[in-house]
Amino acid sequence: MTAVSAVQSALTSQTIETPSWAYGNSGTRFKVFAQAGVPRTPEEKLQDAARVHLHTGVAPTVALHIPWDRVDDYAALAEHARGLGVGIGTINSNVFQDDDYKLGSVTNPDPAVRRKAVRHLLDCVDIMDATGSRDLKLWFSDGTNYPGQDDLSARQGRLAEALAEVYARLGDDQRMLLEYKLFEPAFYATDVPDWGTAYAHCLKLGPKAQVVVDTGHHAPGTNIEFIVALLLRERRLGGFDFNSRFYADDDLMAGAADPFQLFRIMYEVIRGGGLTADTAFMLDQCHNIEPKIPAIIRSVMNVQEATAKALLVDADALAAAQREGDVLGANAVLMDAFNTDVRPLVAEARSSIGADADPLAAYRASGWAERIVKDRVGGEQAGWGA
Ligand code: LRH
Ligand code: MN
Ligand code: MN
Repeated sequence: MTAVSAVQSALTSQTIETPSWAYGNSGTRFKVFAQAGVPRTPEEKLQDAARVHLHTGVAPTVALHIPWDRVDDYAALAEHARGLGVGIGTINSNVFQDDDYKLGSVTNPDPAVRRKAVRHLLDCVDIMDATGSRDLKLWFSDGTNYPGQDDLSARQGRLAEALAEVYARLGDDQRMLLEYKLFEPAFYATDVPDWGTAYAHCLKLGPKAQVVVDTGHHAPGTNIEFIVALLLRERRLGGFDFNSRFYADDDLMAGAADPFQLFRIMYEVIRGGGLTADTAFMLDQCHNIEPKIPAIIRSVMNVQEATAKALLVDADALAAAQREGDVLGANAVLMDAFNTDVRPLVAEARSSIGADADPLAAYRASGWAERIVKDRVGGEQAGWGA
């Protein structure tokens, strides 16, 4: 196998999961701009996700958010997905939108609220059983707004207790992915603010508990690739929520704000042996002003391009330069790979698996955008928080 075809086959083996919520309407706390043709049901979100997979060839699964994607029969939803050529991936639990959760979910001082939250998490594992999903993604908005509001340490204890109960419910092939986020909606102390807290909890729970890195959830300037390298060494990197941020948790398209950072992250993934099915590569973003399906296609392409560049790093040359203490030489090896135009190579890789060399052009030509605007009229448009 030539070096280029090795890169291409590694590229096409990487799958990128798309989030159901990215297909729906979303916005900021100031305004949600509704778009025509947006899905009205979980089934219609899956239809749109199937179009992304059709054109890119590497987005075969869709993450659900419960209860945003509420249906009576999840096994039937999984069957519906299969009929469209996709599958249901990660189940994201939502314990942040009920009034009961004002002071937290699993860390709430009120045991009845904690019970309700844990019940929901256990229900999510039932859904995983029905859909055949491997991963339960846990993100808690829990935290406090003011010093003294609650006991920081006691909240960690409540969190550990809830996690242990859910962990015990996981099947042999199921995992729990614990996501951290520095701040928002809590403004003083978030209960899982950083990778260290997530890692400490996962370590106690066992090997089926893994950390998920959402690229938008760090302080400005954080060296995310270092976190990735460390978690891989410790075998606790469960996956990614890819998106871009300029200021806070902006949830812009992956690779839009800082493609160099995405490349550095993907380099550490590859260097650490993480380009395998054990690492869940997911998008977690929303498209407030741009058309959603093309934005998701663009994001998938951005992740692929970063991966391709990272695969092109000349490992031998880099190791030699590092051994010799050649600072500039080592840096140049990385920059050479980053500065390569990989678009033709990625296009070829796509064609090799029967997908489209230019997925955005193919999507535009398909007429899907016009069709959904015509067909999806009336009803409640499903979206952020729906
Ligand atoms: C929180 C978050 C988390 C949620 C998603 C909708 O900011 O990234 O992953 O599940 O947004
Ligand atoms: Mn996320
Ligand atoms: Mn987020």
